[in-house]
Amino acid sequence: MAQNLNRRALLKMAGGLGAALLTGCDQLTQDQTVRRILGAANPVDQTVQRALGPNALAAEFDEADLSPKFRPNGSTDPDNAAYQAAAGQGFSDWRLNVTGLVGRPAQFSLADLRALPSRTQITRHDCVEGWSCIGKWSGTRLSALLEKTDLKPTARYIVFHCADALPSGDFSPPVPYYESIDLNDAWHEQTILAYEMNGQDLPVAHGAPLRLRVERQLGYKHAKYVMAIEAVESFANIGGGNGSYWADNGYSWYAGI
Ligand SMILES: Nc1nc2c(c(=O)[nH]1)N[C@H]1C(S)=C(S)[C@@H](COP(=O)(O)O)O[C@H]1N2
Ligand SMILES: [Mo]
Repeated sequence: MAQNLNRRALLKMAGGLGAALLTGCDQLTQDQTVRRILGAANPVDQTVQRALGPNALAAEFDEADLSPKFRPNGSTDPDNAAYQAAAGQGFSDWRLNVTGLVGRPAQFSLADLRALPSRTQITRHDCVEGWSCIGKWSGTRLSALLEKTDLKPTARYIVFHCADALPSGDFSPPVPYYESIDLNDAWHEQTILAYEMNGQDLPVAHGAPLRLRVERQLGYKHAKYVMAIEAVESFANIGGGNGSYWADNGYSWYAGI
């Protein structure tokens, strides 16, 4: 807790979110100052956040703090035939593909993922639009997956490829949603691939069967509908080259909170 308090104090000095403890959806929205900060899509600078300690934990909460209703946002039911077919079978044939700069590229079923070291955490999700919700997440530690697939020393980022697509411009077809994080966040204790939310299988609206939780960053970094994970040295050959769908659309790639 002391660590969190220090972190909060520092963030406040840095002009970031020195927010009071928030316990439910939309309480953030009521706080005009916070709303202005989030609304400006101006997350805490990477250098400032990392100065707080590369392993600093995001605040964790109690069951009593869970939001009665966790708001779904962005895609809530991917318009993707392969995804819909997999969902129709309860994701029994679904596999997570791990590719790129790994010594042992592999595919993981949900049972495989559940057999790996896991973590459960109750955290606050902050969307850049100015709302937040507290939820409980359980999932495979990303570090466990990276150890199992033998991440190569040349890898610098982990990219998450999603099943859904979002608009890319007036006359262009939608483009796949994707996100990425650096290795500091990839090895972080609270970075998990969640297959459960609030003690139940992850609902489709929230990213079934697997979504990223990267608790020190804003909502859009938490990729839902993760189908493949790719270890890369650079973003040059992926999407628009900026490391994420939203970064390709002008938002900050690093979205620390
Ligand atoms: N694949 C995918 N992941 C996504 C999005 C999306 O549209 N597609 N939206 C992002 C945004 S902006 C937020 S706030 C959260 C919303 O997560 P939730 O639906 O569980 O609330 O998912 C993030 N991850
Ligand atoms: Mo968001």
